[in-house]
Amino acid sequence: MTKMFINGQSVNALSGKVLDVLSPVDGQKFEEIPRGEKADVDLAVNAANKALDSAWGKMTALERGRLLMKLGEKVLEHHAELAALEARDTGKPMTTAKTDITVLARYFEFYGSGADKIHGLVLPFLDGYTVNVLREPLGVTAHIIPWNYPAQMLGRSIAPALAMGNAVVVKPAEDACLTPIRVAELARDVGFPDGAINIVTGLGEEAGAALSEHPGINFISFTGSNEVGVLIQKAAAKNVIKCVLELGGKSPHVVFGDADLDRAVPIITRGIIANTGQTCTAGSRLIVQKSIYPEIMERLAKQFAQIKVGTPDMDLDCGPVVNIAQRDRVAYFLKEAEKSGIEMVAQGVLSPGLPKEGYYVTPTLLGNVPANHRCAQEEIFGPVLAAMSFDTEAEGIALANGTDFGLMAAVWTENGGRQQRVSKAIKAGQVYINAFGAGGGVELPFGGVKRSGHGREKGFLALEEVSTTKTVINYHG
Ligand code: TXE
Repeated sequence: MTKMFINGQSVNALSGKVLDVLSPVDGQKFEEIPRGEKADVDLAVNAANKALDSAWGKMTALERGRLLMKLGEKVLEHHAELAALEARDTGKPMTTAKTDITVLARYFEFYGSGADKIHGLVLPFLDGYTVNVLREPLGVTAHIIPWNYPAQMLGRSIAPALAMGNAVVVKPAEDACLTPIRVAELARDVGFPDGAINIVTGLGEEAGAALSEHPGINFISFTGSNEVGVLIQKAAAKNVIKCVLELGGKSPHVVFGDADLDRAVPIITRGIIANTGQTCTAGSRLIVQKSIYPEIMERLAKQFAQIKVGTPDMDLDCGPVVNIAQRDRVAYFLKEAEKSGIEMVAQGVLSPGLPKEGYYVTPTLLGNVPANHRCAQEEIFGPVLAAMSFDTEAEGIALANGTDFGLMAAVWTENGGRQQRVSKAIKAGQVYINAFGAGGGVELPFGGVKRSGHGREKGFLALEEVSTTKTVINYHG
C-alpha cells in the first residue's frame, strides 16, 4: 500500500478506502493507493494554508530556490528508482521513463534557480509619490494532473508555484500517482516544511472535484480532458479564482514540397509514437503538399512498419497504453477509420507473447483522411497518425487551423518567407519550424489556444500565472 502525503506525513484516507492500481503490462493489480475524498482534501488545503503562515511562508526567495534545487539533485540521486516506478505505473518504455525523470529534475532546477530573480517594478508617477508594484504568491494552489507524464506534469505544475512561494495541493491521476507521491517524500527529506507540498490521491469525481471546488484554494492548474476542463473552469468561476487549463490537442505537421524529408520523417514518426501517442502535443495530423505526398507516405510507411510495441522492460518504441479505457478508445477510432474506408497505410508490430490482458495498441498510419473525419478532428491519444494533402499554402494553413484545438504545430519548409508566414498564421501556443517538441521544453512558454485551453506553463512566464501583483502607492511629499 502506497500512502498519500498530507502535511509532511504519509497517510491513508480518513475513510480507510483504497483503490487498486493495475499494471498496464498485464492488467493485474500490483499496488493500492488511498481513495481520498472531500475530508482528505480539507486536511490538505488546511495544511497548505497553515504552511503559508509558518515556516514555508517565512522563507526567503533564496531559501525556497535552494530547496527546489536540492530537490532536483535528490531526484537525480533517485533517478533509477523513480524511472522504474514511473515505467511500472504508466507502462512506458524504460528509456522514456528515464527521460521523464531527467526533465522532472530540470523543472526543479530551472524554477529553483529562478526563485530569487522574480521581482516587482518601481513606476514613475505624480510628484511626491513612490509606487512599487510587488509580485506576490497567490496562496494555496491546486494542481490536478493526468497520468500520461505523472513525473513531468508534477514538476511542470508545482515547481513554478513553489518558487513563487505558494503552498501546493496536488491531485494526481488515479491511474498513475506513485511517482508524485515518492517525489513529495523526497521533498520532505531535503527539508520542505510540512504542508508546503501535499498529495491527495483518489478519483477525479471525488478528490479532484472536491479540490477544484474548495473555497480554501486561490488558483487551479488542470491538465486533462476537455470535458473535465470545463468543470474545472466552472468550479474556478464559483470561487472567482484564476485557472490554467491544458486540454490536449490535434497538433499538425504542415509539410511543404521543399521540406528536408530526411530530417522530417523520423521526427514526425517519433512525434506520434512517443509515449504510445499519449501526449497532449502528439503530432497527430500530417498535412502534406501534394507534390511530395506519395514520397513522404512511402517513407513513413517504412518507419511505421518497424515500430515495435512491448513491455517497459523490453524498452521498445511503444509500451502499452495506460488503461482499458485508453486501449478501447484507440481501437474505437481505428474501427471508425475502417468503417469509413480510410486507408491503413502501415502498422507497427506487437511483440510476440505479450500478456493478453495488457493494454497494447497497434501504431497506425492512416492515409488520405478526410479533414472532417473524427480521426482528423478528435484527440485519439494513441499512436495513430492521420495524413492528408493540400495544394496551396493557404489550403495547408486552413487544414492546420481546421480543428477546435491549438496546442502545438510544426512547419516543414526550407523557404524563409514561408516559415514566417505559416508560423504566424497557425493558431497554436507553440509552433516549431523544421523541428517538433525538442528536449522537454522546460524553458519555453507552453499552453494552448481555442479548446486546447488557456494560460501558460513552462518557462519564466509560468511564474506570472501563479502570482499576483500588489501596487503600493506611497505619498511622501
Ligand atoms: O482524463 P480526465 P481521462 C485527454 C485524452 C484522453 C482523455 C480522457 O484525450 O483520452 O482526455 O482521459 C481528474 N473534477 N487527456 O479520462 O478524466 C482525474 O482524476 C476534478 C489529455 O483520464 O480529464 C485526473 O487526475 N478532477 C491530457 C485528471 O483529472 C477530475 C492528459 C485527468 O483526467 C474530475 C490526459 C473532476 N470531475 C487526458 N474528473 C493532456 N492534456 O495531456 C477527472 N479528474
